[in-house]
Amino acid sequence: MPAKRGSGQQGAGVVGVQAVLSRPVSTADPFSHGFLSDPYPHHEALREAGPVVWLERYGIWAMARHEQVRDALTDWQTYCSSAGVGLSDFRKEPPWRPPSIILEADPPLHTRTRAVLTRILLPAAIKVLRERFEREAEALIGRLVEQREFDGVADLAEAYPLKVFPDAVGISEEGRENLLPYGSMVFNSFGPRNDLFQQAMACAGPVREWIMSKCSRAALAPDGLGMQIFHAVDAGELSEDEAGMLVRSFLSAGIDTTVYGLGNALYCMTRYPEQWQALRKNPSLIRNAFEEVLRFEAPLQTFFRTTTRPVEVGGVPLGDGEKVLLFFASANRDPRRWERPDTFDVSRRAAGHMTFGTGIHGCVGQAVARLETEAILGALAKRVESFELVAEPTRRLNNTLRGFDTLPLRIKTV
Ligand code: OVV
Repeated sequence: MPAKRGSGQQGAGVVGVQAVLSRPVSTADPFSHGFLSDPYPHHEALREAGPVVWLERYGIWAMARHEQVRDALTDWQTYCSSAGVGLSDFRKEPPWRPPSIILEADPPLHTRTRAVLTRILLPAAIKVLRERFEREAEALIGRLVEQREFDGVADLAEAYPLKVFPDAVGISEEGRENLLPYGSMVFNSFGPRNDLFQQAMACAGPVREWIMSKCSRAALAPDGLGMQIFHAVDAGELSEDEAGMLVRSFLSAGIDTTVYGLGNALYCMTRYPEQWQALRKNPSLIRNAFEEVLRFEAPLQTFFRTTTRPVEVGGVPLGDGEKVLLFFASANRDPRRWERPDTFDVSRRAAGHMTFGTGIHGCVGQAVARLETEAILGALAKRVESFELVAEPTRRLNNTLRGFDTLPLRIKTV
């Protein structure tokens, strides 16, 4: 992927003399099958091209280095979310669904909605879920150990979150098969209107209707995370409609992310058996091993921001109202930040990866994601000596997520 220096064409002469300086330019399409199938060489080329690179195919900026991704995520005043965190600019084209009032919002709206979800998802608040999550993990792994051969995606990475998370939110069993297609729509919609988006949207109508029908107070169990959002209505913090929209955020953000993350964890333990041995010998590594999976094979690859003013990044001038694509997964392997970035090492200090983002929009559900993964890896560590692939894994391409469609595994038990 060639990166060339092009002349800086700036809108309306906003940044003065800097505007005549050159900017790094790339012809890459980060949403093409080639890029999504093997993003790492492309990430390296983008990092080497400069601190910020113009993607001429879409007329947007891209940041692929750790420092710039982190700084942009931290500076929400300059890099806003309310114009959408996908390619589409909500100020120029209508969003495909009513915008999220937390993901696709800025302060002060974001501050109010975030406070409610932060409180509900605090590690201390979700401690009550641990016992149930561990019991379900032990039961599922027990069945898979009996089976010996199974699909790591359908039978584990999908089956587990699809059971424990909707249970925790408090929605009915009926219709849960709509959750994965909805997640596919949501995460593909952050990219361009390409083939992946069109395919995901094929079944949009009934799936969206089912999702929205599960977001009302009447549809929620009295003791779940969903109903806790409605308690904030009773306390005067949210309107009834806003509470429903935040339940929608749970159902949008809480399933596919952990499905892809668990799949990637299994893949890493299969691909790097010595790392699985290290973890089995020392289960206190499990917590860090998950962080290393998130760093090394980020289930969530990218999000966009939109500039709210002209800003200079490493000497390159960006205009106001421009889309900026942030490569979390590339920041995670930036040699400027990490030693041996392309080595999967469960004992390294993996904290500081960008997969949960950072700043005011940093993943509010990360304690739930950790709970799920630790329960599964813990149950596996007790029973599984090693994983073996019985066929080549296949990828499931998505404009935002990275993971597998199938992961045909055989396990050797302890
Ligand atoms: C973090 C995230 C991903 C997808 C959707 C949402 C949030 C939402 O709030 O709808």
